[in-house]
This record gives sequence, structure tokens and C-alpha cells, in this order.
Amino acid sequence: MIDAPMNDRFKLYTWSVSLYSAKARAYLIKQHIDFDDISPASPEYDADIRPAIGRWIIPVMTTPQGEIVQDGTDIIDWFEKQNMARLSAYPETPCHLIASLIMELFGGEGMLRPAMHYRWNFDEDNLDFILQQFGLFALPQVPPGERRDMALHAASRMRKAAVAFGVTPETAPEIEAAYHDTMAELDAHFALHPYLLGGAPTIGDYGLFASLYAHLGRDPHPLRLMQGKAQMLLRWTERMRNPSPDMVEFIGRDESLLVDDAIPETLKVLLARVASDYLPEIKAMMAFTNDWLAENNPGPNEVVGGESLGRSIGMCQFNWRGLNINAVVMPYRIFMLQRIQDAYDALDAPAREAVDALFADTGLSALVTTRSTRRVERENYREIWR
Ligand SMILES: N[C@@H](CCC(=O)N[C@@H](CS)C(=O)NCC(=O)O)C(=O)O
Repeated sequence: MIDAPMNDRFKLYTWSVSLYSAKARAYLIKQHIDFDDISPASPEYDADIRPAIGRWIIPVMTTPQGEIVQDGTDIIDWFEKQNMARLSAYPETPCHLIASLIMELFGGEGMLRPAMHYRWNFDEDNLDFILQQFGLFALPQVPPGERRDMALHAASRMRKAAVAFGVTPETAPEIEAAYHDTMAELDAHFALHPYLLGGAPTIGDYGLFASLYAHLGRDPHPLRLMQGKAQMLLRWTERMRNPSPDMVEFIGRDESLLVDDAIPETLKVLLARVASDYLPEIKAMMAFTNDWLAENNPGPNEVVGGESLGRSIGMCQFNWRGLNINAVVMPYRIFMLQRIQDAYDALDAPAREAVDALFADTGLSALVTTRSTRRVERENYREIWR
């Protein structure tokens, strides 16, 4: 908790260049929450937020009562638990719920390779913009002329992170081919439906918006690509930042989800994309993690990354579209995958049958059988091994 003046508004510590900020911000916008975007470069972040959560990370939200909520998903769930959602992020029917959670995982974690590649490997188009933006948001107190060198320092750290996610000169052509496929499939879906499941955004839209806003929908090179090749997808990125439903091209649509738990063909295509392009990494990550757990046997409730709060426990290898990829293993992704598995486990038999049929149809059955031997949960702003 922090001391907050009464009747203060929600505060969202974010900046526009941040991938995960977009997910939380879009949710607040769509719920019509009265909030302020605050820069984590403001003195209050260092004075109050960072000491409380123990690391520098965004997005973070503070409530009018002074509660601190960290992590995009936790911010969304905070409003859901308070019954403050105007449009719940979680559909009530089984196929909708599971499909939406899968797209959340894919957007926030599975699309990091294209997000990082299209930000960091097109310097001619992007670099001036990125350095200017990083400087603007991270160093607002520094005179503009002196920001560039400091921003370059941050940029070199993020370039290294891109390599850790598996973005290398050898994998780049295939990352581009995969993104072109995915972009075309998203575009085909949003030509027929304003959001993933019809007339309102759900958790899958918010998760997808993570990689499809700050990086793929805002940096100059990928933005131009999207403007040229995927205009209905571009429209969805506009819609996700608009408090109105913004479905002007869908005459007569209202804010309801598709009836009868229907999964449109265009969404099945996207789920099959998750199976072909992300499932191999999930399997490799889990095999690595279960070996790591057997060897390291962390104590109950031990914080992931220990004192340093490091987010990765090692590197895994997997075959992806015919290439050998090396990528970091982050237990946070297990936490996100568990959300799908928990939702699946809570279904009754007929609902599970419907979801099993969807999995069989889209090649995703392994998503619920690929499990960690220890649960990853979140407590006190960190991930812990249960
Ligand atoms: N699991 C977190 C991830 C947040 C995250 O990684 N945020 C980035 C900015 S987009 C960050 O703060 N990185 C700080 C760092 O890497 O030091 C969430 O979903 O909110």
C-alpha cells in the first residue's frame, strides 16, 4: 500500500513504447475506468512503487485506496474481482474462454520474436524514432539533446534480449515469413469480426494487443508493413485504444459476443497458427523446466530467480519451421499457460468435450497435457514455485 489522497484516480505507470503496458491500458480504456497514465520516470515511482515491488517493471497500477497492483494480468483481474468490469475480459462459455486465454498467451509471449525483430532490426526506419521515444519517456528530465546516448544504452540491452528470445540473423527470414502469415490471418479475421469473439474485446484481444501495439503497430517499419498489408488488423489496433466499440465498418453489430460459443473459422486458423508456431516452444520450455525442477528442487514458495528476481532459468532448444531455435525459458510463461489449463480443468464433462473437439481441430491438444511438475503462482508482486 502507499499513501494516496482520498478520491485520487487510478494511476497506470506505463509508457507508450512498452509492450505489456498496452494490454493493461487497453483494458482500462475499454472499461471506461477513470485513470491517469504516469511515467515510471516520475519521482513517485522510485520513491513508492519500486521499493514496494522490489524491481523496476511496468505496467504497475495504484488504486485510489493506495493498493499497488503489478503485472498486466493482475491489473485486469483486479477489476474483474471487484466486479468493476463493464465488459468482462473472461467469456462465460467454454470454447470462447479457452480460445481467448490461448490468444492471450500467444500475444503476450508467443509473438515476442516478431515484436523484437521488427523493433530492433530495422534501424534505418526505426532507430531515430525509438531513441527519441525512449528518451522522451524514460528521461523526460534530461535535455532532449542529451537523451540519445542514454537511450542507446537502454537499446543495446533490449537488442541482447531480442537474441535471447531467438531473434538472430539466421532466424530472421523465417520470423518474417511467420509474421506475414500471422498478419494475413489476423487481417482475415478482423475483416469479419471487430474483436476475436465478436462485438467486444476479451482477454485474448488484450493479450494480442501487447505485441501488436507498441512494437508491431507503432514502430515505423512494422506500422508501415501493417498499413500496407493488413488494414483490418490496423483498424483493430485503433479500436483497442478507443473507449467506444469503434465498429463503424460493421453496421448493425452490438457489443455482444458470438452466440452459441461459436468459434469462427478465421479464429480456428489463428489457433492452428499457435499450434504450428508456438506449441513447439511450449513443449521445449516445459521439458527444460521439469528437468530443471528435478535438479534444483526449489523450496515451497521459493521466489523465481531468487534475490535477483531473474526472469529466466536457462535456454531451451526446439525446432521451429525447420530451424533450430535457442530461446530463454521464463517461468512466467508457465503461469500464463496454467491459466488455460486451470480453466480447462474447471470445465464439466460436456464443456470439456467441446473444447477437446476444438483442440483436435486446431492441433492444440498438447496445450493441456504439457504441464509443469510445480505450479508457478504470483505472490507479493513476484512469481513463486508452489
Ligand atoms: N509479466 C509482466 C511483464 C512486464 C514487462 O516485462 N514489462 C517490461 C516493459 S514492456 C519491463 O518492465 N521490463 C523491465 C526490465 O526488463 O527491466 C506483465 O505482463 O505485465
